[in-house]
Order: sequence, then C-alpha cells, then structure tokens
Amino acid sequence: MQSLVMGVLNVTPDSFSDGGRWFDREAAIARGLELVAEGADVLDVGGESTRPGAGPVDEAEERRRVLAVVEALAPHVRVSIDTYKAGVARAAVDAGASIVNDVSASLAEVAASCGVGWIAMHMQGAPRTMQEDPRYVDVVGEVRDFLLERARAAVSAGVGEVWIDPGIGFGKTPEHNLSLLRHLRALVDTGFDVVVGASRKSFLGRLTGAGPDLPAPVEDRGEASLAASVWAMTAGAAMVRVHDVAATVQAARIVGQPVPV
Ligand code: PMM
Repeated sequence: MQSLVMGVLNVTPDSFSDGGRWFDREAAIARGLELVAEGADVLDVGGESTRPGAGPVDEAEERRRVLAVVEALAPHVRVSIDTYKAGVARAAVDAGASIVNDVSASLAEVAASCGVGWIAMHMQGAPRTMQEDPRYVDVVGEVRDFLLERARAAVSAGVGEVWIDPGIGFGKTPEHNLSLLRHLRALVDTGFDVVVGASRKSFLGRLTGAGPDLPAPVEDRGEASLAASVWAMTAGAAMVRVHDVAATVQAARIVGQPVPV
C-alpha cells in the first residue's frame, strides 16, 4: 500500500523549519495550493510553533492565523489542523479540517464529538523544555504503550479514524529518534495507522553535519529528510509528514509499488 504524504504548512513567524515564510495569509494559501499540485494527500495547517524552546500562542491569535487558510484550502485537499487547543480544533473543523493533529494526544473527545480523524502524537514534557534532558528506560516500549493506551481510549470514545505518531524530536535525543525509526514496526504492529514526521528535524542536521558542533542547516536537510521518510514508509508508516512534498510523493510511489510475483 502506498503511504500518504502530509505536507507541512506552518502559518507561524517562528517554526524552526519554515518559520515566517508562509506567515502572510495569502502566501500560506498559495503555498498550500502549490503543495496540492505537488501531490500532497493531506495538508497540515499549524498556527503555533512547537519547536524546542517555543512559547505558547494566544488562542485568538492562533485562530486568526489558521482559520482562513483552512477554509481556503479545504475544498482542494484534506486538511488537518495542527493544534493542542480544543477551541482551535473545533473552529478549524467548522472551517473544513477533517483531522485533528494533536501533539498533546489529549483531544480525542474533541475529534469524537466533531466526527473527524485524530492523530495522537507522543511528546515527553512540553515544547519549552522537552529537549533539556529527555530520558527513557525503553523508549520504543514506552512510546508504544502510551500511544496504544490513548488510541484505544479514543476508539472507545467514538473516534472513527485514529492515527499514532512517535513524535520524532519531541522530548527525544537523536538516539531515541533513531531507535523509534529502527523499531517502527512495534508501532505498526499495534494495528493503528502510523504517522512519522522527521522532516528537517535537528537530529538529521546533526547526523549529516560537518562535525559534532556543525549540524547541517535546515535548508540542507532535504536529502536526509527524504531518507528518513523512505525508511519510515518501508517500515510500514501509513503517512509521512514532510516539507518537501514533490520528492516524497515520488518516493512513496516507489516504495508502494506492487511487486510482481
Ligand atoms: N512535528 C512538528 C509539528 N507537528 N505533528 C505530528 N503529528 N508529528 C510531528 O512529528 C510533528 C507535528 C514540528 O515540525 P515543524 O516545525 O516542521 O512543523
């Protein structure tokens, strides 16, 4: 089965990967349409950066950033709303979003009452401090158990479409991220559809940089991001969340080819 490609559309001034580029509403809508033309299956619209160290955004401001963008894009493509605020999620669904992409894994009731899909992502700690000293005894087991518990609770609460996401970079060292990718099957084997978002993240910069203190800059992480997506798709990810949609769609086609027997 071919994995789906979710294109990232951050309507923020400060996201680590594309901060400020699509902050203007018209620029964001134009960028979204570009990603649709490149073959995105879903567009993930977000109005608050969750990069390490980021502070929270006021709910009214978050609504102001995302709602018009969701409304403009929803007739063209499936839209997810990247938020952990119930009010923003509900308003975005009213504007046309059909998935709540929830980095806090706490909005299952909202998704159930709105009758939309829900992505439960794992995060240790909160964005402001999560990268200070992340610790696990067994990162794969702990992430899997957490997501399975949340996913089952969501099904009981009436969510018809549940996705799980290991939350690459959210309270995780590079080694934790690599373990989760290496053992992604542990998540796939739960039977829930798995989403992976590794695109442009800092561990890829560290792995491909010129030295321990010289990580590759965000704009030079395209190849590493594609490699991580191919890795995740090969391991059974049902959807990858990426900035570089066109290349990833091609990769998804290759990985998803039926093999003649
Ligand atoms: N990563 C970011 C934001 N939202 N949502 C999901 N489900 N999974 C992720 O890995 C994820 C996310 C941060 O990346 P960005 O700043 O490039 O949007």
